[in-house]
Amino acid sequence: MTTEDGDGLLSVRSLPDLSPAERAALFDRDAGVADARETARDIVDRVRTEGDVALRAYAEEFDDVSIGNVEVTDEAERAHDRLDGDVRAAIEAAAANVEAFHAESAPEDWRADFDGRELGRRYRPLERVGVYAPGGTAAYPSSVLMGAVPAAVAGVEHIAVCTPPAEDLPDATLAAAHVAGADAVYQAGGAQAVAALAYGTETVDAVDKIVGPGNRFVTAAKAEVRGDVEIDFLAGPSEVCVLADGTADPALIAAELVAQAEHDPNASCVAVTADGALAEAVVAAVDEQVAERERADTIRDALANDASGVLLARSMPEAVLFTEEYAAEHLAIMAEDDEALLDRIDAAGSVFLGEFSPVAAGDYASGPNHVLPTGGAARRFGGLSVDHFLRSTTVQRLDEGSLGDLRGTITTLAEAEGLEAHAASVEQRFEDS
Ligand code: HSO
Ligand code: ZN
Repeated sequence: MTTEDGDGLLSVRSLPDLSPAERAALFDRDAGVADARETARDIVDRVRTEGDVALRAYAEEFDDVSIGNVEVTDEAERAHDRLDGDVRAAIEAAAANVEAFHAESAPEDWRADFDGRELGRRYRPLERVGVYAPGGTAAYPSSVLMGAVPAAVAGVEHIAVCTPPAEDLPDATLAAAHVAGADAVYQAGGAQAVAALAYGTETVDAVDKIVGPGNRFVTAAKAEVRGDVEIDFLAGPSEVCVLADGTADPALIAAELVAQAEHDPNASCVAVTADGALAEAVVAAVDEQVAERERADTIRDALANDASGVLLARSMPEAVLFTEEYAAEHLAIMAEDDEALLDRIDAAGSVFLGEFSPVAAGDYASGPNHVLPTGGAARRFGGLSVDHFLRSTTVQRLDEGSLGDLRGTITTLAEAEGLEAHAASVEQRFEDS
């Protein structure tokens, strides 16, 4: 059922009547990473062998800029000092909220008694971490904060930030690196930055883990170097799913779709509801709002793509089921009993409840991370957090009594595995000497 005749940007699409191909398009949100793998591999190989020379050559080729120094750490401090006061204050306010949220969610070392066995877990920071901050059509100081602040909270000593080279590097991005506590900032972008962080160059120190979102070449390069270096996960273009009942304000739903659509022509923006009048109103509100937006062209492309749409379910349970399957990076719930709907959803990167919780709050300043699983990966893991920058170690101390209690269990299993020396290592403790 299509109630618009195609003039509007979006149309109301009946959820149960979607063809298998239409459904697949909503769930296939890879955005070309697989196709970028070969190019990324070539770039990674070249940076690995040629180091800084390759970074300079790629800066000329891809960014049209001839760079002097790859390292711009001092520039970050100067950018912080000269930055417009309002922007600096906003970066600092956002950083403080991101730090507070991540500090609260950081795991703590623990020890506990388990029938005489003293067992525990402790956490230690990674030593060296690289944060990728995209440039391109939008500079993302917020992504610098989202990558570097949790690393600093975890206690990571060396935090490097890479951002694409430019004649004039964006002061806000540089300043964000400084505020977040990065101790090295490099002008390197794309797959070449990932390679530099993974393997090191004359200037760039190799790191233990690379985090942060980027375009498909960055993402493909992260997939290439994974194994030699840790990565957070492969993040694709932004997505939002708004789950709404008839009480929701269509203009606010439209604003959420339009906002994430401005990131990327491949962004996926979906609203799902069981209220037909609301669905129609959302379509109309999107049309109205897009015309007023500065990035209208990108927004139109994103909304026109097959992974975007306004979906009409026959019932709220059906809408909820779709939402769960869709596993959105951002899920906004606008409904009378949002908590009850949330109770029925397990897969979502970050959830926004109620009409005063726009996704933009989480994108910038409320505290939770905006580096989140995309493409349905929220079914498998959550967003960037302090845990990504920690390694855990388990610790155990048994005494004569608690080992004695387990003696039979251990030796029986050791013998069952044919590992007699394991059993002997236990028995030896109980032999009279
Ligand atoms: N929504 C983006 C993050 C972002 N938004 C950065 C604005 N700036 C991906 O979650
Ligand atoms: Zn955003």
